[in-house]
Amino acid sequence: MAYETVLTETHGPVRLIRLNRPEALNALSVQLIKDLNAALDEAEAAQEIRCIILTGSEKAFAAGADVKEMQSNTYLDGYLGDFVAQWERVTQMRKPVIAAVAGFALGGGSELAMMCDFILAADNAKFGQPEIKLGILPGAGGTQRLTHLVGKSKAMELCLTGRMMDAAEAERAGLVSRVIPAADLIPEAIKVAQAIAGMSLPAVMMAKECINRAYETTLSEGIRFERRVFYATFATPDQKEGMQAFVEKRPPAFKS
Ligand code: DAK
Repeated sequence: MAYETVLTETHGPVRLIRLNRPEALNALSVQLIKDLNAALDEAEAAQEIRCIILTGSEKAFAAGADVKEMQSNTYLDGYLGDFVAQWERVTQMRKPVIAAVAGFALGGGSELAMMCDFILAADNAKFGQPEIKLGILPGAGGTQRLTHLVGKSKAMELCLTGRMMDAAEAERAGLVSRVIPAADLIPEAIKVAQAIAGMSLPAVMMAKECINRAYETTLSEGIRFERRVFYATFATPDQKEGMQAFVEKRPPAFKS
């Protein structure tokens, strides 16, 4: 399907969703969020798709919510419109979603990247929560997810000063899983996504669910949850295939 502000490409079992408002550094307008959500719905529903990449351009993943569109909003627009719920579609995805970030990932752009399962960063990536400079604060999970990922001290500094951090600092801080030369970002992201797509989809989805549970519960509850899900993997044909393939010294051919 074609969208106004988002482009999509399919690479075998991988769907690449590209934010595409170059004139505004991919600022996240209402239309863009609507298009993104529709593209995510489509990828989640497509049986042949097993992993999703969310990316922007070489200059910007997304420079935040659209300030020009947002500037005249009132408290009641926000409260009654419940915009936050519309921003969180990516967190409800059951299939894995990789953020491939080049250039600016600021404000809502950084928050959107953090909603994905992990972030691959180009060496020109810049992350920041500059909302404070606009007289507001991060409103799509930034104060929470950034703090979980990089700890209180750095999250506090970034949110209170609006300072940007580069890709190397973001990697040291644990915000991104890896830094990749900008020119190689998309090919590498596709390679990683294809590797994930080659695994058992239920095992991938269950592992994702367990890791996300670590952010929402105590360690002992999380361990109990993981154990139940672990036992459940033995009810899948893919577990039998994966272990049989290992014993027979051949690559596994997962069916689900
Ligand atoms: N919104 C609208 N337009 C933007 C934009 C943005 N966030 N960022 C850039 N643009 C536009 C610029 O206005 C400019 O447009 P023209 O003037 O050419 O028409 C064009 O993109 C190119 O930008 P620049 O000329 O500024 O480019 P530079 O390379 O010089 O600078 C920059 C790049 C990224 C440093 C700069 O553009 C910048 O500081 N941008 C704003 C960054 C920012 O403050 N972002 C945070 C926005 S607040 C919520 C969920 C989320 C949020 C809020 C609520 N709910 C669910 C309730 C999130 C809030 C935010 O993200």
